[in-house]
Amino acid sequence: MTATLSKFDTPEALVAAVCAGERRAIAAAITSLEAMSANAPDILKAMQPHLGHALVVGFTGPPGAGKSTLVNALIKHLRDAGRTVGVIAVDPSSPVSGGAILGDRIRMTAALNDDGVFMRSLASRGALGGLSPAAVRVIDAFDAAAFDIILLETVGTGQTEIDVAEVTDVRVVISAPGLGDDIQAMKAGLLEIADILVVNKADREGAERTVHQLMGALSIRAPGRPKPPVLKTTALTGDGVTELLEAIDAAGAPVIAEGVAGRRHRRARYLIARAAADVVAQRIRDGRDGALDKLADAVLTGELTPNDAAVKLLGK
Ligand SMILES: Nc1nc2c(ncn2[C@@H]2O[C@H](COP(=O)(O)OP(=O)(O)OP(=O)(O)O)[C@@H](O)[C@H]2O)c(=O)[nH]1
Ligand SMILES: [Mg+2]
Repeated sequence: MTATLSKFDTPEALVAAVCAGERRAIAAAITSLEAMSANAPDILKAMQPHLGHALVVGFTGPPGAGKSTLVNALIKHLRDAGRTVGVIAVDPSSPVSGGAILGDRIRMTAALNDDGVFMRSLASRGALGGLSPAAVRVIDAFDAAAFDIILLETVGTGQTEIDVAEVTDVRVVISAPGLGDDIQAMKAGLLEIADILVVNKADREGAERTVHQLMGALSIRAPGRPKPPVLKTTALTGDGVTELLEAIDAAGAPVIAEGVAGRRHRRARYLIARAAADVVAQRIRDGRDGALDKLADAVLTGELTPNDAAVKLLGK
């Protein structure tokens, strides 16, 4: 081992170096946290007092909407403003863009050769198909490393958007014209979580129509909630990105005002809930001691409702 690596011998030493912004330490911590290696619990523990400072912004939407390109454009704006950026791309594997992490690296060129930016791609998903817990641990590593803002890119599918809503402070939902059935391609769940709606590829025909469709679709949102702004961007040229950043900061202001403690608490709650859900899912798959079979029989005979059975299963 080199001298540099041996500095990170203990989780505490590693976290101290992460907090000092040492890139090798950040990389080492992320690798350990992503794989949940043996020292990961100690790293997470040592990081706890340093969390909650970064603004976490989620970018989600259908494959190929231009999320990575838009994130790349935002990185440039943020760096010009002197803000440091952590970037996490989860499961970047859409058939539209040919998928894969290498593609994201190519699109996110703003991150190259700049100590103020750190980027990580994660290919994995959670046991229930949602955001992988690894992604949340990487958010924490960036947060501990004192990046000002953390950008999280995810494809919006199923459970993922619920998770994104929980772990991010500001949620940007990205759409684009020409993604097939436009709004139908965008799940209602995505519209529900959005703080900001973006129609990217504004240079393309049909962008205005997509804006109007989104505005119409927003009328189904729960009453009383403020309507998110609908912005147009052309990620390729950077058009509209200044306005998007302004909207992100406006949406983030109340979250920053809420304070560090409140945000740390919220994220810890999410982690516990996710871990519990994964444990339960695993137990059910394992079919522990035939309990599930007995309960299934009771549901078939009408003795129990599926809900009652679930409560009994968990109560064991
Ligand atoms: N015309 C036009 N094309 C764009 C724009 N933004 C992105 N694209 C193109 O759209 C394609 C998909 O862009 P990505 O940034 O990879 O989209 P993504 O949403 O990150 O895709 P996945 O991560 O695979 O879900 C690429 O070929 C981009 O060059 C834009 O504003 N205008
Ligand atoms: Mg992408």
